Amino acid sequence: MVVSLQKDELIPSACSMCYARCSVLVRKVDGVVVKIEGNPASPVGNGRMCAKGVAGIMTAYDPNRIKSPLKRTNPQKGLGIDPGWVEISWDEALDTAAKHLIKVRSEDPRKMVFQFTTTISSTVRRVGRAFQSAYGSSNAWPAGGGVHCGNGAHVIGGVTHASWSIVPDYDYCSYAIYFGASKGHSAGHVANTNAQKAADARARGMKLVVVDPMCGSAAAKATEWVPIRVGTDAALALAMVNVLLNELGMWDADYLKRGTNGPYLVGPDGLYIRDETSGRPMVWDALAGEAKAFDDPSVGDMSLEGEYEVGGVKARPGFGLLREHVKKYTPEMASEITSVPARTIRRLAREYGEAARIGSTILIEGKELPYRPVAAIYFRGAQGHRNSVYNCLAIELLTQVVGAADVPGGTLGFNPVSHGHPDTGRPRYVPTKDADGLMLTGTWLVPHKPYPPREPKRPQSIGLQELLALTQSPPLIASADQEELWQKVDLPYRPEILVNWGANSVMSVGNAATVAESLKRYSFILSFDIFLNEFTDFADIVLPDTNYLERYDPYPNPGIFGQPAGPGDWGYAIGQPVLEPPASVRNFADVILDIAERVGVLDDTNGIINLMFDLQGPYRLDLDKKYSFDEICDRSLKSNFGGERGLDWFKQNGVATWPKKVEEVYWRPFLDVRVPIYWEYMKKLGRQVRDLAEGFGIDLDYRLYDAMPEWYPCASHEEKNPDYDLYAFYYRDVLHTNSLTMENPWLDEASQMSPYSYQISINAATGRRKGLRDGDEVWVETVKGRRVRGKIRLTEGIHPEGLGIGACAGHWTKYQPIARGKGVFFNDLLEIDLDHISHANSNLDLCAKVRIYK
Ligand SMILES: Nc1nc2c(c(=O)[nH]1)N[C@H]1C(S)=C(S)[C@@H](COP(=O)(O)OP(=O)(O)OC[C@H]3O[C@@H](n4cnc5c(=O)[nH]c(N)nc54)[C@H](O)[C@@H]3O)O[C@H]1N2
Ligand SMILES: Nc1nc2c(c(=O)[nH]1)N[C@H]1C(S)=C(S)[C@@H](COP(=O)(O)OP(=O)(O)OC[C@H]3O[C@@H](n4cnc5c(=O)[nH]c(N)nc54)[C@H](O)[C@@H]3O)O[C@H]1N2
Ligand code: SF4
Ligand SMILES: [Mo]
Repeated sequence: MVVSLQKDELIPSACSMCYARCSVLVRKVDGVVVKIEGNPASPVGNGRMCAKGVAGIMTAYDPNRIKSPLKRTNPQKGLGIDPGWVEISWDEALDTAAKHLIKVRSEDPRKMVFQFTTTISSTVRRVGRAFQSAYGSSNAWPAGGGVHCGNGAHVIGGVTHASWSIVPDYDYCSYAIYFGASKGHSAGHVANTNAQKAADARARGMKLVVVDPMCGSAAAKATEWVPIRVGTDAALALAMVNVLLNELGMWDADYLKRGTNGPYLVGPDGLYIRDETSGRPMVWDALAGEAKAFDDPSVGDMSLEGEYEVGGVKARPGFGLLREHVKKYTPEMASEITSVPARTIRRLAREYGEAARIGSTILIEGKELPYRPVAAIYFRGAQGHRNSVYNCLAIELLTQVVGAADVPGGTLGFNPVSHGHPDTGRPRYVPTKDADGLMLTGTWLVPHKPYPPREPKRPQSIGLQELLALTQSPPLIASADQEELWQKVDLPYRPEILVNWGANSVMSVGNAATVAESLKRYSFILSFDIFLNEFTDFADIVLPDTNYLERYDPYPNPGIFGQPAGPGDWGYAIGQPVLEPPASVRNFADVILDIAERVGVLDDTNGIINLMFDLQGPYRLDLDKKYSFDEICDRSLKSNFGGERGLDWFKQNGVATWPKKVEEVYWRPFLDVRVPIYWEYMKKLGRQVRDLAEGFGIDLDYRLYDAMPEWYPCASHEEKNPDYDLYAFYYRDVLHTNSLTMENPWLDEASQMSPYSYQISINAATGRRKGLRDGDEVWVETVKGRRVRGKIRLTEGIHPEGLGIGACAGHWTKYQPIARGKGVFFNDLLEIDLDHISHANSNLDLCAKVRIYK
């Protein structure tokens, strides 16, 4: 008998197969990872995993990973053209990269573009951003991230909840309505904690209504699925708001007066009436019968409605204007647009309004708080359209008018208030307000906060975000009309170098041909990845990065993004290496610091790292010293959690937890801040944008810069050719994350058994009418002749006019043999140009009118 003395370890770390970054325990036997399981000691995931996380082991050990720096030998670049990779040394790779970077920087640093993925969320990215800023470039973009997923939801979530995203307060909510979001049921932030919380809430009796063209992961578990025509969410939400305000007379007057700009007086020009001396917006004091500044302590009772004479002009409170504005969205009118029956719209509005229990309170930890157990949630599906901002804002109004923002049972932002660890008071951030009383986020994840908006300026960045002022990430970096736009705005340079960390922009943004064209203008592309993919086909040098199981990550779960919302504990975990990376594979962050040194910007890079990691006191980096990323991790943890809690402590313990205070969870009643329900500043912004854009000869849709939301059609709704009769859209597959996971053999095997992963779904009746049967091979084609092919699946669970495609699939690279040819490449149907983005926040229009044929 052979007795083996096994070394059996359980190492705490963080999953990174999607950005939720659940805390995990990695089981390692004799140096080999044999299992990844959830870490029950951490509130991020609560010990639970999804299939993708469990399968992470196969991605880490994938023999197709890049194992050495590579250089292309084929100078010709194009879709499907093999770069002719040859292995080179790290020295040659870094020398070549530095040579290009130094030369271009001496001409104009703005010629360098940093592209990065948001599929995996890691603090190493901050080092890349720090280098990009130190180099002197404002050009950065997350490829398909942002323009698909966050440009609308993050902006509106930021302005109204001071947070990156929103979620129902599952612990107390009794009625949640989702518009194109799967939170708690598949995708999204803090996925596994939310999945448990959502399941418990449903078991407790929470009603879940899912408005979605597809009966997908959330709708399948919902009390009710409301199929909607793609891209029409604002019309439905505005009709519900209309029924609440004008048919049922339901609103939370107390909250609207205290927590919104609803009482601010608006003049005939649509702008606030301002106090002559203080410049503050005015309200009508109903008790005194006169207008006063909103923050005048003598105001007795603010009017929400009516018309008043102030300084010789007629003025009305914003709430009164809103109530009037939504009248045109009758359920009958919205029914025409959305295809949701008018009686359903009325019923949903009534159920929602009644469930809100306006006026009720609840006692939590001895504090009496408003109790509004309803939530209205929007995410990728609702916002992924030209009308992105208004879709989100219209849905957000459902939360605001009943006073359900950030109170027990309501719609919660992800942790906008943090008082910090009990020993250090860090990380600490709390929303504040501006002179108009409107809320400013306490912290934010990208350089530009959502409010106040950027002052529109002549664009200096290739994505024109200085012009489209609500933009968080600009798709014009890979658009068909970019040269034309750059000429119009007189952009004084053209991009030349692209440095990429992980993104696969050729697949993740829109049609590949347009992105490919935009990539051909770069004279040098440097890409860090773990696999060769469709984007690296365009790279000149590819550098092998560590995988998440091979590096430290001090903050996988930033508060407003990665910590669970609602009552419970804070949980700050780390990601730690459980595997030695293959020889010759290096951590992106360390390589970037090497490059920064060679380019001569290490000092500024260190300075920006100090800011980005919020390094304090003795933990700040000396500007002229070179640090390893592990050292930066250690300093950053100690800076936040105290000298004893550096990497060594976290390596052992995995996660620091402490209880959330009620003032952190249900912070709204404790803070004197207001949020806009009448977007006055958008009107001013619109004028500024118009003045600039007209000067450039660029035609924009200024209707998107008004103070109250509307429904406006997508390009697909304007397509009148009757042959193109279906609205194509995509949804996330529970088994995959964007284009990353298709190469994973376990996930591929499961996907072959799932009807949602690789096929094209259409409604069974629609399919029968077209003579189609399950399994038929079809082409899906747009009016522009862009087409993709795949196998048809007929189902009752999709809107009769919808055509649903899962995930970001359809790889064609030969370097990912498992992924290759699996699933359907939806994005090849999407146009990328000014006509197909929102002119307020640059969100891409993610639907296409199509026809199908065998
Ligand atoms: N059809 C369709 N399109 C979509 C989406 C969709 O669901 N369907 N989702 C959209 C959204 S919301 C987003 S955010 C974007 C995402 O778009 P991208 O950011 O382009 O993400 P992916 O396509 O997943 O590509 C991620 C890349 O990161 C690499 N990678 C993984 N781990 C590491 C690592 O540790 N280091 C490095 N250097 N690289 C690594 C992978 O190999 C892969 O090449 O896609 C958008 N586009
Ligand atoms: N499993 C998994 N988890 C993920 C990811 C992943 O790829 N897979 N990606 C991560 C990323 S980067 C992001 S941004 C999040 C996104 O998370 P989600 O927002 O949940 O993403 P989706 O599934 O794309 O969109 C949600 C729903 O919108 C529906 N939808 C499409 N068009 C419309 C429409 O016009 N109106 C309405 N009402 N619904 C519509 C879709 O059918 C889908 O059910 O997930 C993150 N987590
Ligand atoms: S939800 Fe995301 S982070 Fe969590 S286990 Fe699944 S893939 Fe990993
Ligand atoms: Mo995303």
